[in-house]
Amino acid sequence: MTMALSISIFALLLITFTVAVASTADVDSSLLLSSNQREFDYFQLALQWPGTYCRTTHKCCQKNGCCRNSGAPQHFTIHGLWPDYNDGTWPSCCTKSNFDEKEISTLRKDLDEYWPSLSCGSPSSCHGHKGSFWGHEWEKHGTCSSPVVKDEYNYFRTGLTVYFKYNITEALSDAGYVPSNSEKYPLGGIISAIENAFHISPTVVCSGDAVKELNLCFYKDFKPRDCATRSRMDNSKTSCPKFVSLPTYDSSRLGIVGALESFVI
Ligand code: U2P
Repeated sequence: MTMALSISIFALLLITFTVAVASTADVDSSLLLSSNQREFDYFQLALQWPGTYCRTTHKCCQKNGCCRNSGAPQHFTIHGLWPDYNDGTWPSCCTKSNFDEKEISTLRKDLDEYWPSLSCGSPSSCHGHKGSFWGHEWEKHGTCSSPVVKDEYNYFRTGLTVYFKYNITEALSDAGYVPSNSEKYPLGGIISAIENAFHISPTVVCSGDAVKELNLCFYKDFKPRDCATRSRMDNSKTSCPKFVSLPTYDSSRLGIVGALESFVI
């Protein structure tokens, strides 16, 4: 055997070995929490009020939930199911698991209606590319939900199940808090309505006086608990004034641009 041939065989063996080790590492790390992030303490179900979020929509496209039926949904929609720490921080991007839309095909109808993206943007994923809203939520938060939620399908199924169990829109409507562009409601009344219906205390985030986000928190067994606050500075549990609105949003004024875009995307 010539020297050149021996070197080639050695190089080939080295490459084969390296590829084998690398792919084994990939498989393992897609199942495990990355070592520098410990297991989360509790779940936060983050809901968004489309009538407020959609005000920042400047164009329509097929995936933008603000534009369906010519207006934003008039129910809270899911932003994410977030595993959080008790100190108000959270783990993110815990494994190398890439979002695969096929895994959630059977949930698609409910996700479109109750967990839609409220923009045409493509949020960045954990692995350097841009993708869908669902991909962002799975890769950033879902992958950190282990050992309670172990895979993508169960992450979205669990989010929907908790959302349906705590039907905030219905509880508020039963108490007289309905979507309106003219009414202002006492924030205390909104919080009490939810506490009375579910024995859970929400945190509420506003944009001006419009409710933008509402968060419910749960122990790992999904029994209700309070959400953590990061510091004494933000332990007021709300960024809202005393009287708030639940606005509606009409996207029909965005017109033909949106209609055409929905065909090309
Ligand atoms: O609140 C602003 C953004 O911070 C991220 N967030 C907030 C609270 C929390 O417990 N976990 C968390 O990730 C959210 O980022 P996103 O998931 O949208 O990328 C939230 O929008």
